[in-house]
Amino acid sequence: MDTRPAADLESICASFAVEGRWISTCPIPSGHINDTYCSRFEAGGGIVQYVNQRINHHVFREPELLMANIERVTRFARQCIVAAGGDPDRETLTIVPTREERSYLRTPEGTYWRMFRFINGARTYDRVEDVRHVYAASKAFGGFQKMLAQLPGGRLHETIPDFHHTRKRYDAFLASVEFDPRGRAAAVKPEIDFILAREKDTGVVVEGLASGRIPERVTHNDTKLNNVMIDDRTGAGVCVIDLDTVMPGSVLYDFGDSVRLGAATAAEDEPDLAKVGFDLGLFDRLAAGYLDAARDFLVPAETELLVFAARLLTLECGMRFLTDHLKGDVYFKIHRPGHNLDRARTQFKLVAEMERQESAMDAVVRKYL
Ligand code: GN1
Ligand code: MG
Repeated sequence: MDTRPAADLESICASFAVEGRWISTCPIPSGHINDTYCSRFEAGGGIVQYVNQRINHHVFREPELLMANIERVTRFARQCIVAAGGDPDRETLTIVPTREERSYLRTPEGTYWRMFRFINGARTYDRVEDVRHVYAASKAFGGFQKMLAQLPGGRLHETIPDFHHTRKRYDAFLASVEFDPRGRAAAVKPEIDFILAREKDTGVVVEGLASGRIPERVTHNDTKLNNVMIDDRTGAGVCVIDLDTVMPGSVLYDFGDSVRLGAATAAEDEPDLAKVGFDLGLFDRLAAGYLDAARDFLVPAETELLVFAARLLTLECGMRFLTDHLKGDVYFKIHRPGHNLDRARTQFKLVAEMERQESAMDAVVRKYL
């Protein structure tokens, strides 16, 4: 894993409106797309921390529009948090503007940087360490959707078009099998067949959205457990982070995508499949947290597909990992050979287990509706 701090972080920081003296910057090696760092400044006799991120502009083709979304969403979140008597400096991201009062910096080399205030007294978890965090994170995502249902000002930009269009993801997967640029397809036939056998699932949510049966809403679209900061003291979900894919979508994307990590017994890239399982008890906490926040605004076309969406989004993610493996690891960062294949395999194992436990999952959702 490359954990070298980029040499120019001090000068990147100098472009932002931060008070105090820069001390150090070190990488935060989490996330598969952007590069994230933590910078420390000395100010007013103490240490103040910030988060720097280089936006991957090959994935997010229009960083300007992405940042316009984040400005809108965080400004609105701040108003809602203040109105509810909360602490806006902890409960939503605070953008640190550049000295030219922009929300991001574009360097002469064409890279894009942004800076947020660091949220103290809270952290994220890459795998489930405490079952209470699952409830807390899921409730935070449900609350986030509920809040954004009131977002004024028209549709947000689609930062990645067709991001959760599972059918198009399937077509891209088929193309990677056919083209097979690295000659890797023959060695992953069982994984390829696993996806082919589930082709008919891939159209369900996108067709429901297209026909208007499933409502379009503002959703987060990347609802991994580690995208909620958990308070160190109380264990509550403090702040929903990683707002790059907040855009029009379906609540089914968010709920479904949260299950593949929130109800799993191992990390997303666990190479030992014997350790990877779907845990109904964790799913119970996840469904309870989500529905405690979201139950009163969901419609039946959504609630009846929640369990299906858990399988679908897990399949979609596994399919994306396998596609990237076949293409030669060009999208998701990898830290070892076969990393994307390991990730794909954990997702397929989870899908298979969810298929077996469908009726038990249905019972859990019904209990909390
Ligand atoms: C990527 O970079 P990160 O970890 O926030 C990906 C998500 C995947 C996730 C898999 C823009 O998210 O869609 O679910 O990896 N984000 C993008 O862990 O593709
Ligand atoms: Mg993300």
